[in-house]
Amino acid sequence: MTDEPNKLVTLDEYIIQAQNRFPGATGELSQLLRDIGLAAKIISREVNKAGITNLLGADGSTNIHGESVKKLDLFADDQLISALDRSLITCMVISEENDGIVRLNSEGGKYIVYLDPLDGSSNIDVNVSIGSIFSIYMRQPRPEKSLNENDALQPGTHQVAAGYVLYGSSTILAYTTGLGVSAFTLDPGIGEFILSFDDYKLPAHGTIYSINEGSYNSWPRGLKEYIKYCQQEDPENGRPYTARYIGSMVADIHRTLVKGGIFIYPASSKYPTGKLRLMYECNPLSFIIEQAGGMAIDGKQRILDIQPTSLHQRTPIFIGSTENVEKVKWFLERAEGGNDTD
Ligand code: AHM
Ligand code: MG
Repeated sequence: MTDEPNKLVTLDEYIIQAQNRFPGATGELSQLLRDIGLAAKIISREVNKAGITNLLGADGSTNIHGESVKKLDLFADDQLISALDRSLITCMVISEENDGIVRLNSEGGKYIVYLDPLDGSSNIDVNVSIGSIFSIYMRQPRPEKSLNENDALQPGTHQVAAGYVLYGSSTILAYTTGLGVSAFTLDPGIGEFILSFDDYKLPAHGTIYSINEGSYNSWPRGLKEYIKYCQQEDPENGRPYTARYIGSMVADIHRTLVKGGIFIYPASSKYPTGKLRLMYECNPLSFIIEQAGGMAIDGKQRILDIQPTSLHQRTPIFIGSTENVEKVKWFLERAEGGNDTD
């Protein structure tokens, strides 16, 4: 794709080059990705100066999940939705910050977009990495003419594109359209996302595990046994593994993409069906990780195969390097065969 290795390739150029490989492409998906890229730059700018523009802190309201809403959550939600609304390609948006579907001006638009506008909200006020996540579907032809939430309840295998923006020590945008994963780093000097890697593959095995160990007592037995396995002394196989947990899924998944390993958010007594949202956290990040050669399951089945029944449903997730995910699956199945809890 990058014919001249020394030439800087911007996100917009890259998207157009990719589109040109498909003679019949209408350019609408390309436009949609560019819209998200523009909103990401605006959010990145505000994230970087949040402390001085009074955007830190709580908004005072709670969202549909009963969580405290931060001002930056709302700012990011507004920016992404307005960017998508402007180009009249997207008919509806489902966002973590909005209860039902958000109908956009173009009722006939062919794309449906899921958003987690600002993931890792609890890290906003402490200057730790946060992110935005997006997942794009095509509206399927249905006999009912009027747009409703059933149009949006498609399994992750139907995603036509997905990606994330990580606002970290630099701002990175990574996305896939099902042809591998590409990532771009924002050069703040010129205000452009520049191609950093193309068709990225994560290691088949990694030595980092990532989970909130504070919930240890409420994990299923198989997971406890797997984490003990990660901590056992076995230098020849890289154990004990290193523990890393940022608390922003985008940042934890980005590290997993680059270095390999596993990220886990299981079901627990506090979150009986897991905490993370299927449609705008787990599906898009699973699409990215699978496209990079990794694996993502809910403990039993592939995340992308789950048939959604509601817009904001949650799922447990085990995601990362294939060998690590296969291993935890083995521990879970072995424990299921016996007694599930201790
Ligand atoms: P958010 O979308 O409200 O920010 O919540 C999702 C975040 C994920 O980014 C992260 O992996 C997880 O919540 C952390 O949860 P916990 O603090 O329970 O470990
Ligand atoms: Mg989130």
